[in-house]
Amino acid sequence: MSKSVAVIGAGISGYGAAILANKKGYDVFVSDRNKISNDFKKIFLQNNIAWEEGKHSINKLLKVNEVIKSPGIPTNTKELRAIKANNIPIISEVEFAFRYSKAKIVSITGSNGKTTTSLLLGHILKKAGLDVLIAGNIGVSFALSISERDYKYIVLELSSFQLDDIKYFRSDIAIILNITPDHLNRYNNNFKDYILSKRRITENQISSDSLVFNIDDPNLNSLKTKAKKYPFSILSKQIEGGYLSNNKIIINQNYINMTIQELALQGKHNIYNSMAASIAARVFEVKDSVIRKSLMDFQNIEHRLEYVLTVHGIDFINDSKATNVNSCWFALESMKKDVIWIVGGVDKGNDYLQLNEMVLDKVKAIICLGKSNNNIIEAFKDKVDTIVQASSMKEAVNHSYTLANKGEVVLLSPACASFDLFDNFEQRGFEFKKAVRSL
Ligand code: UMA
Ligand code: ADP
Repeated sequence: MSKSVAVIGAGISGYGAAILANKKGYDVFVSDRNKISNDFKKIFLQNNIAWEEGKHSINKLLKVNEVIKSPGIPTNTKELRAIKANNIPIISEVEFAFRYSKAKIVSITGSNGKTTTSLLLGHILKKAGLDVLIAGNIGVSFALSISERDYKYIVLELSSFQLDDIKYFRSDIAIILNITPDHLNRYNNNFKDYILSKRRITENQISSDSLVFNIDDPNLNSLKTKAKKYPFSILSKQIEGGYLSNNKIIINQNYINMTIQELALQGKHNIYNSMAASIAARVFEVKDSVIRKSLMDFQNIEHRLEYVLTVHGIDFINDSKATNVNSCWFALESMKKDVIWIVGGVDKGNDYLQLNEMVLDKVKAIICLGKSNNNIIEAFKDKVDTIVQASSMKEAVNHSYTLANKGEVVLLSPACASFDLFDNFEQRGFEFKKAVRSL
């Protein structure tokens, strides 16, 4: 009897999983509740992949041996409950792709810094001449990539959603950057469940594997694992792992011979990201000189503390990707000038109290950019004299320009998702840059 698989969701990961399963000889059925892109449907047709759109037909989904679920789909939909009740295994695209790759895998998770660290580590490994794929939550399907060819090394950005449906997935090196509240709506508003999901990145690791983690994070300092531990810290000395001494990064007791001021990526959070990437590169025996050069010439990524322009002595910085409180804390922390702060959007249950000290210390005025700004106004009305509201990016940028003086900085770091006024964080960032350039 032939093996059969249903793929639920025909986005980036579902499409990739379907193509890989087809190549590996499965009977594939793809089901999407919404419309499937015409390009994808054309390829499905060429490859004899069955599909449906606009619905999930439970009777068809219950006929397969295994279901691959797209990460964005919540776990408790009626279809998924029926599939579970019929004891049909549900796995993620990452679990499925893992079966077909012989690569050495470094997987990277955390609430913030995943994309930056994945690209940074990918950059180091490529500079070392290695055959590297960077894939996963970053927007590149792991399954689709390896359906074309396998790689020697894979750097995999993993979200908690992708970790939720792993079974045997195992990485040679796992990195956990930090765990702070995010996506709690998917975890019954229970931070503990979200922490457990992130920690699954190490659950199948064995003693010859490595776990690189931020020991300064209270949610990570008592991690249980079979892997060899490589903690990193900016607060305390770590013999095996990374720490700072005389403003220099030390990895496994060796200096990376450069000061933190020479890092291409500035800010405390990027010291953590740079340490994590350097430890992983060291485990793969990349030379210090290559690590050092790569840390210095890495190109910053769009929408993450991205310098845009200086207009009449006022700096404008786009940190649109800061969609939660913790990333915003690090953005404010790294500001050296008085800040006019553009904040707001879809609040995922934010605890703004955590920003109090930073705001008191650095923020001169707040511009709320969201459909509902009450929580932000309540949190900061006693701390900042000027709080204004804007209903478009253009309006927000115009306000900021009026409020800022020469030598100050306008920072877009929203601490919120973008979906009330924008399609996604990229569009929010582009609109910010457009408005700044037309001042
Ligand atoms: N769908 C159904 N049934 C449902 C709900 C949705 O069929 O009940 C369909 C939708 O119509 C759509 C498809 O499912 O066609 C979308 O699936 P998806 O939401 O899992 O998105 P993908 O396009 O497969 O992209 C996913 C990740 N998306 C999410 O986790 C929400 C991408 O991360 C990732 O880059 C990609 O796989 C490749 O690995 C995005 C993301 O926002 C960037 N991630 C979150 C984050 O970073 O905060 C976790
Ligand atoms: P992710 O892929 O986890 O969302 P990104 O690298 O895209 O992470 O960065 C998202 C936001 O978090 C940006 O605003 C960035 O400046 C900030 N950030 C990056 N690294 C860290 C970190 N280690 N800790 C906290 N915030 C960070």
